Amino acid sequence: MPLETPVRIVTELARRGYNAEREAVTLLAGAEAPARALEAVVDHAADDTLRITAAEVQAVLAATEPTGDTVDGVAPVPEASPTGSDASGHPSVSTGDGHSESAETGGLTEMADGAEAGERAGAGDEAAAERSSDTDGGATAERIPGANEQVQAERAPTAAAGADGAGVDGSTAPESGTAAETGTGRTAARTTDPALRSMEVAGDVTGRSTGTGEYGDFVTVFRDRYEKLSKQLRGRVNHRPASAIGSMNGGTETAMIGLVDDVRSTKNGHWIVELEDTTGTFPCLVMKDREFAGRVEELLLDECVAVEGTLSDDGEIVFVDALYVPDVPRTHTPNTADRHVQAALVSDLHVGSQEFAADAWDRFASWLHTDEAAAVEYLLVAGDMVEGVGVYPDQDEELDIVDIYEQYEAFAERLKDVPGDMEILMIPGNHDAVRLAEPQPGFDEQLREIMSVHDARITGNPSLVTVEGVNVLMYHGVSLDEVIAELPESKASYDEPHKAMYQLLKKRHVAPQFGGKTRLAPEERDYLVMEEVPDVFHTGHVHKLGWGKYHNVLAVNSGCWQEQTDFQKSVNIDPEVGYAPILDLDTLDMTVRKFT
Ligand code: D5M
Ligand code: FE
Ligand code: ZN
Repeated sequence: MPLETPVRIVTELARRGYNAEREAVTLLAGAEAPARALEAVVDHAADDTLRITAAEVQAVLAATEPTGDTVDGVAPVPEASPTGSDASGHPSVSTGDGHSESAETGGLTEMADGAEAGERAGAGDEAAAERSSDTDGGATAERIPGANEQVQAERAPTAAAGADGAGVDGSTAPESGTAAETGTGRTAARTTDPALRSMEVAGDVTGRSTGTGEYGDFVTVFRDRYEKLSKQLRGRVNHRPASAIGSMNGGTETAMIGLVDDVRSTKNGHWIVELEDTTGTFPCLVMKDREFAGRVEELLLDECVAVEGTLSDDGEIVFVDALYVPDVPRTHTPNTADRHVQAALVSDLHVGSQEFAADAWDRFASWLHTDEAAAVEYLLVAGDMVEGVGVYPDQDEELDIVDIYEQYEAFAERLKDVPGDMEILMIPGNHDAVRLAEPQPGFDEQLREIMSVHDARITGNPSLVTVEGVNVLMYHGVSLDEVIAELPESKASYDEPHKAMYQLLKKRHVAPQFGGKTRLAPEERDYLVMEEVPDVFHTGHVHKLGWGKYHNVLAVNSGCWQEQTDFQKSVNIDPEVGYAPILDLDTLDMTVRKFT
């Protein structure tokens, strides 16, 4: 990387997610070996650094240049880097480079055997008949639009027949219900007594992050995952530890609960699912003709499952007779608010991008001031408030605002258009200026200050937010890319993002498999487990609109406020822009409003 000009230095720093003081850039440009100096500065930066200061550069130069030290001479900072910067500098934490790394670090036992779990042979070969009794989205989803004309007005005419979020067909979407018509300019104040409102947050890593990036932390977080999820399965099977199963006689009936360590197919088309618990691993064979064989395709690495079966004659493998996932009980009865009050669920504004849909956002913000929106007292934002810097290659070519702080200032201006008497809660996404590895803590003080409009609550990704009694699980949604990439299209696709969300609900974990798109921060506990069943699950990230109910849990992926980017065009991602799902907290009915 020739770094002869300050511009290149700024660009390179931005690519890694950093702003820099002008003086810092000048110092780097004047260094003996600018590229090496930049590497050293980045290596040296603390994990919460967003802006490289001149003082930091001076310190690093002083430590490296006089003695001719190489970058290697500078102690690396073993933490995740902010703002999506390239993980290569800190692989020990971000573990974002291929699943093999997950196999190394994701073990429950100290002896991670380095199994190359990468490819899931055969997954997706055949679209197994969808017999799963777990998935009933189509049926339950009917209840949603049925109670709500607006949904039908906004969707294709068949929506009521169970398009549990199937893609919106623009050509058939009637014009009615758009903000232009509904937002007649009347201004209405929310007359409600603010004392009636309540918003509590649980499961938020903000301020509690303990991960040091050491190998042992990964063992700890996976043990916690196992502990929490196996508890949800224990009542269903009489399980034995892997080590005990290993010494049982052939032919014995047994059961095991474990994290999925590997899934592979045999030459005859059966499946071998390797399960791991705190005592070791054990292989389990699912015959292809079993009625639950299709569910093997839904498995993700590191999710927790239980099996029941019979040991082979040689005692080496369990022939599986039943397969269980933690799941949401069918009997789940969602909580509702005690009064008629609504929440707007939005995500992915990407302010600072040339594609930010300013007009649509303006219409939405104006509508919030009308009588029609008088019951909308909450705004829940699921991340990617700004476009960020250095998130994807060549992103800078589509930036409208290149400074990350200015992006947040511009976002704060957009928030000011939202009525001041609404409660706002926001979590970060992968474009935001926090560490990329999940769980992501809420923003630092400086960014909170910038976004302090309306006293907005800022919490981590994910967070469980209880709004007037209704448990809303907010998660940005990066794992949806993973679920969609791994599972057959019938079970998860960009056109039906809520179905990918159903999978996460079944697994009771927002990001079971990491290493591809999803990065995991090792913490003392696994914040990504769904310990409680949420009433509403709200994600964004994939820029698609989709919703439906799974075992009475309303899953909503709320679209975006960014028009198609060049990258999205190149891979045929057609974003759904300018929709605001409006949720009745007293009934959990939902209305999707369109503002484009
Ligand atoms: O991502 C929005 C969606 O687009 C999400 O499904 C990831 C995908 N996406 C967008 N840009 C890229 C690049 N450059 N590489 C891979 N995948 C991408 P968001 O992160 O919200 O912009
Ligand atoms: Fe996004
Ligand atoms: Zn995103």
